[in-house]
Amino acid sequence: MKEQLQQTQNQAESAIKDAHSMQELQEIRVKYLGKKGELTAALRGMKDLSNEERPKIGKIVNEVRANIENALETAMTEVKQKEKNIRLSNETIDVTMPGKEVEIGHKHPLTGVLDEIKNIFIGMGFKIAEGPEVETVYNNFDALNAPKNHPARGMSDTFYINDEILLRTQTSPVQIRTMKKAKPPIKVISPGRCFRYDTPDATHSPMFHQIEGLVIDKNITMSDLKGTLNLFAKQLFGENTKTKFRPHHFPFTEPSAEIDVTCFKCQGEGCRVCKGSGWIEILGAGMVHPNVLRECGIDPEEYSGFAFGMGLDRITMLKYGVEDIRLFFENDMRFIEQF
Ligand code: 2U9
Repeated sequence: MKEQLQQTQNQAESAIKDAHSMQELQEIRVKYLGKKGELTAALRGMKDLSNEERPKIGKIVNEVRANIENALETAMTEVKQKEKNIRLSNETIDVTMPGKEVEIGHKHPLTGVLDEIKNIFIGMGFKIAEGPEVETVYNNFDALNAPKNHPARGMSDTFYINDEILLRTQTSPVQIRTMKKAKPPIKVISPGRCFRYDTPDATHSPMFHQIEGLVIDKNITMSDLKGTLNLFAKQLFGENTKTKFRPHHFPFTEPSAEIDVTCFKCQGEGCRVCKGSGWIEILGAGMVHPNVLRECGIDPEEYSGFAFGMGLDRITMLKYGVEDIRLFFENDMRFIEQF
């Protein structure tokens, strides 16, 4: 019995020495000292001993238990310290290491040019007006004096939700809503996304961005239109920029014009950007048609106004020499990061 107890202690101490984790040490504790452990089994064998032998063996059993307990406590202390050191080394922060570079984002080129244009008109006293992209046929065509057979109304040019609802093809409906809500004087620009049923290619996208402007007041004349847009062109493209107003037709303005600016690349000499002409068309404008004023409850005998519209994507492409409009929308960081 004595030899067996000494062997049990040697086995336990050897197992404790080979253990490397708290879990293993716990399992050793259960194996030798638990209710069904090897030492408990030895205690059960003591009932067969003589009265003389029993106290001696009992003393040895207690000594073996104490020795195993001490060995376990020592081992557990060492393992806890090792685990703590590992944790601390893993959590150690080397404050001298360089910080992780946080990439700062920046504005999309369309947003940058839009902000530049908005600031120019805000500087002239315009307010920003916004409206829904899903619009009524009435606000997008009827109220803008577009004849019922106007080609733009066709399904081949416009995204229809149903006969009455569509995706706006221009931001003009915002001006219609503004004229129906507010009394003149009105002086707003309305930037926003527009949608046309176009096959995507280098210069067309089914979704594009427009900025339109509207001024309604008493005694507004074509000279106010020309003065405003001339100043806008100089502030956007440079002080020496010149403008040219070419007669044109739009259903919602009369008279109407398309406006060219001298090429900001060659100052009008002629280059690849302006295809050798020295001029670049950047917007359309005109005096608001009296039918449009009347439709919005404004008396054309008392008030007049001018309106203009430009394509933000086109202006941004010209400004940065971007040759494919689709690059603006593909979120390719190799493109976006160049701005
Ligand atoms: C109201 C009355 C008149 C807005 C105007 C243009 C001329 C024009 C194009 C420029 C390039 C659209 O993005 S584009 O394809 N626009 O040429 N837009 S006058 O006239 C209005 C707007 C609202 C109530």
